[in-house]
Amino acid sequence: MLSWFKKKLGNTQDVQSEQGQVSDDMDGATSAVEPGSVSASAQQQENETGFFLRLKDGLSRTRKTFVRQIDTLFLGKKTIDAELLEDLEEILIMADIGAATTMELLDKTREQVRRNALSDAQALKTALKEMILSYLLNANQPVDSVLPAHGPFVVMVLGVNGVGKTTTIGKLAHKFTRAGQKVLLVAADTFRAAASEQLQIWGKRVGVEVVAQQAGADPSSVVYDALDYARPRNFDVVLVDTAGRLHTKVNLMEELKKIKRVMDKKIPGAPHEILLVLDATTGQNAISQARLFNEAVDVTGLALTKLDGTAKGGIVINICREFNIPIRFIGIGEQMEDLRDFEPNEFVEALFGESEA
Ligand SMILES: Nc1nc2c(ncn2[C@@H]2O[C@H](COP(=O)(O)OP(=O)(O)OP(=O)(O)O)[C@@H](O)[C@H]2O)c(=O)[nH]1
Ligand SMILES: [Mg+2]
Repeated sequence: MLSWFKKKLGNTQDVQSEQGQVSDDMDGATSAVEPGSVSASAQQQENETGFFLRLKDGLSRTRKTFVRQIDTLFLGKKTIDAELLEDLEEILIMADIGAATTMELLDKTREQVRRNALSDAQALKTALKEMILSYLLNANQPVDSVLPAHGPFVVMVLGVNGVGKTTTIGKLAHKFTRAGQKVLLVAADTFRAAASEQLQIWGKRVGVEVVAQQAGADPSSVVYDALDYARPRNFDVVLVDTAGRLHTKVNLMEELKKIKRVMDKKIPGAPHEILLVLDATTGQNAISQARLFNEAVDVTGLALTKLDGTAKGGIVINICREFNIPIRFIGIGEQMEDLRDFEPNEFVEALFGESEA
């Protein structure tokens, strides 16, 4: 069953493949493709295949330090013994799956070995794949409960400097626009010089409006004015870019809390999504960032960027187990199209993919 969030916020492949159901959407969210358009759906399928291949390709370094290593565990060995489990532990730790998650996976594996449920490399791999998928599925909750009855869906985007907030906002704007949504971008990072210019470049590229003020303006007042602007103009989605760095960490968290309060005052219930952006290449640092931001503002969703070309893709598993916060999107490149709804099954399939890519 499709969540309204996905329909509303641009999971275009789902909207298009379930065209018959789109018309009963309360808000009449429109699909980007004419119903029944055969060539459009063929094109869509091609894009889907292409994206899966790129995801698989992006995860290739993680696969090499993880899945391929599991295969080597069994070289010259027939049984799963203590030594093999020690080697497995090292592989899991190296793949940034995290100490606690690794211990839990090992305990479960030992239990299965005791019950003689695992005998060879393939069985071990299948068991790990299932366990990993269950972590990812557990954290995967829809956001239907927070959708506004009226007015725009306000997304506050946070994260430390350089993780990919502005890029992710640009990609999201592209995605939502393609799904027929009217998008407004808000430059609430007034601290870093050139931050608002960067957002305006994305606005031009995607063809959406950007609200910005001069550098050094109070971010909360930028947001206040932006929501005033958005409300009477029927924007569907408002994406708010925030600063990644201020003079001190305390300042940053206090400022984010203030922005959040201002949003709620202007549009009760907003922000409807507090999206924390994490850079997958930072491995365990991403975990401490998630903890810090979550304590300050109750993060409701995560976007994990730069999964392309990192060996630290195992961080996805760690995050899902540590926090009950769903990963909404993953970034696998710098281009507009390089953002994907996070789908646990697809991710695990790409991670364990059989090709050497
Ligand atoms: N390879 C890759 N690069 C990415 C991805 N997402 C963002 N980037 C790059 O990461 C760099 C930083 O991205 P920004 O969007 O400017 O990061 P930010 O969080 O807005 O940074 P500040 O505004 O300084 O806090 C840019 O060079 C982006 O192109 C991704 O998924 N893959
Ligand atoms: Mg930025």
